Amino acid sequence: MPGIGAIGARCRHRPRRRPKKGEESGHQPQADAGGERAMDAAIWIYQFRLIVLGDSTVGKSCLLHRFTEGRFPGPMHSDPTVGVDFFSRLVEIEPGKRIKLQLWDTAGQERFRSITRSYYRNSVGGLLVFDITNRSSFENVYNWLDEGKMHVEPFQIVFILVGHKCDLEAERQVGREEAEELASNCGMKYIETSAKDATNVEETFTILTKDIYELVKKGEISMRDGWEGVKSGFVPNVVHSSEEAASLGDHCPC
Ligand SMILES: Nc1nc2c(ncn2[C@@H]2O[C@H](COP(=O)(O)OP(=O)(O)O)[C@@H](O)[C@H]2O)c(=O)[nH]1
Ligand SMILES: [Mg+2]
Repeated sequence: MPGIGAIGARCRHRPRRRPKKGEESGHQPQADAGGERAMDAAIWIYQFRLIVLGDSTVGKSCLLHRFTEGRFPGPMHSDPTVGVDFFSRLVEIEPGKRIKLQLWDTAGQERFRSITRSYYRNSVGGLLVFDITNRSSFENVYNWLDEGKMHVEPFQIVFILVGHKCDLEAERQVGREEAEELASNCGMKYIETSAKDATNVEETFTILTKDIYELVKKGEISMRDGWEGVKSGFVPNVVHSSEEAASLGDHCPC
């Protein structure tokens, strides 16, 4: 799939040392030249924060691992029961135009429906994930949507409905048509993915990112003080406000 700038990263949001110059903190070393990668990683026009929602075990974390690290973690991957897992990756939506995605995995909380208002409010987009082999995870999509709507106001959040584990076609319990119908009734796009064989993983994030980008370009979504959903980008030679420069220095750079 063309148009994807693949620099993945994962970070547990906890205090740690500052990254040295040219080093992306918390990132696994990539195979390509370090200097070039660091320069690439520095250029993005916007940062969008996305949240990944859905019942426990639908495959949210595996989807994020596949997208950011290009691998399927397998059954032994660790699944933290508290906190939020952060991932990040650049997506090139047009030649030379990159968007940094900051991805929040709602690790653990999904079991307790205790995802806080700030996670919703500070996200501009969301992946609403169900497992096509698990009927109840599909039926719960309405609950996730209701909760999202309840918490997000006055901000806007763009959702995409994701029918995950589509490699398990023989075990399918949710038809593609009914999922498409639900999505269209709720004003969302629908896509089926597999973290195991990588089906539509790139496409899912690219579609959502492009849709949000179009809304930002049209002015239907705009940056606001105190809102983390959309941030202006970091491009070398662009002068940042002192507030932004301070926040770049003090916070997790993922
Ligand atoms: N067959 C298949 N299994 C998957 C896929 N994605 C995740 N899984 C499995 O589903 C289980 C739950 O995955 P996980 O990512 O921890 O789910 P989460 O609780 O929603 O974060 C694990 O056993 C994964 O190996 C997929 O695309 N295909
Ligand atoms: Mg998980």
